[in-house]
Amino acid sequence: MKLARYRHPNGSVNVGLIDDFTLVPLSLSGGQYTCLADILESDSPAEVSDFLADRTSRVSLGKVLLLPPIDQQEVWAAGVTYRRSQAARMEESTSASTCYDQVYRSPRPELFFKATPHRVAGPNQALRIRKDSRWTVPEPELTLVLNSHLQLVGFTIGNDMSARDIEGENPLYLPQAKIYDACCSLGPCITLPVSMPPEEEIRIEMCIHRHDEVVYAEATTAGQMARSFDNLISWLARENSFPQGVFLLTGTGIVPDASFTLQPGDVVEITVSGVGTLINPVTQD
Ligand code: DO4
Ligand code: MG
Repeated sequence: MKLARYRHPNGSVNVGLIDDFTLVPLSLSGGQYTCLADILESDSPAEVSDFLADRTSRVSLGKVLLLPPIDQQEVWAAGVTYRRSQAARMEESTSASTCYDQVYRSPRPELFFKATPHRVAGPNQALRIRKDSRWTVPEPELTLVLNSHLQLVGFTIGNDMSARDIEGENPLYLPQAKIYDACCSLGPCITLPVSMPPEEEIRIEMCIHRHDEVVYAEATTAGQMARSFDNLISWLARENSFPQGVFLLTGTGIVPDASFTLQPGDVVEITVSGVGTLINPVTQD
């Protein structure tokens, strides 16, 4: 089962079930469940969604604007969870390359705060390159959706935009390399765990389009990740509470060669099996 937030052609924002190429609206008005996060907090998001589904009012997916599937949750990210990310970070860092090797092997993972909801773009919304960065890349990441009890209630796609020049200059600049306006995208929907393929078979693909050409394409699987979901969640839960729930990007296994940087006008397309495809144009405005 896939859940999405969307804007109806009449302007209202609603939550719906994606069913083939249609959206089945959930009747939320006046009830116990007022938003997507409320449904994810329930004992059974699948049963609640099924109960609320108004199957007589389905709309074609092409007629609605999908919004990022986030309400008031924080967005966090794990880093250096794939060998490819460890190698790329060691290469880009001018002052602290051993940090990345250490964190890849250490029991404690790298976890960092990534975004508040207002910094998150949804499907087809623009992501930004910082104006003070000359070397920025997208990071396609399988993203865990956790409720306030830190239970894994869904999966989505996340793009952890990263200014590699800023991070590479000094690891203490990581928050500036990672957190800025339109630094992250999420979507196009949240897939409930029962509808996902087994973890090791989840394929993550990224394609970057420039002037109608594909200038970069790569793929990996979640099976390449050096840590389990439970391991990342248990570290995130240490000494931290998330009363609204939290999104956790699980790190990138795809990093373009050092010669590649995003340019304004590029379009980033990320596909994750079981979830779908998240597309975002890139700007530097
Ligand atoms: O250490 C920096 C960030 C790593 C990261 O974002 C990733 O591996 O995905
Ligand atoms: Mg990342």
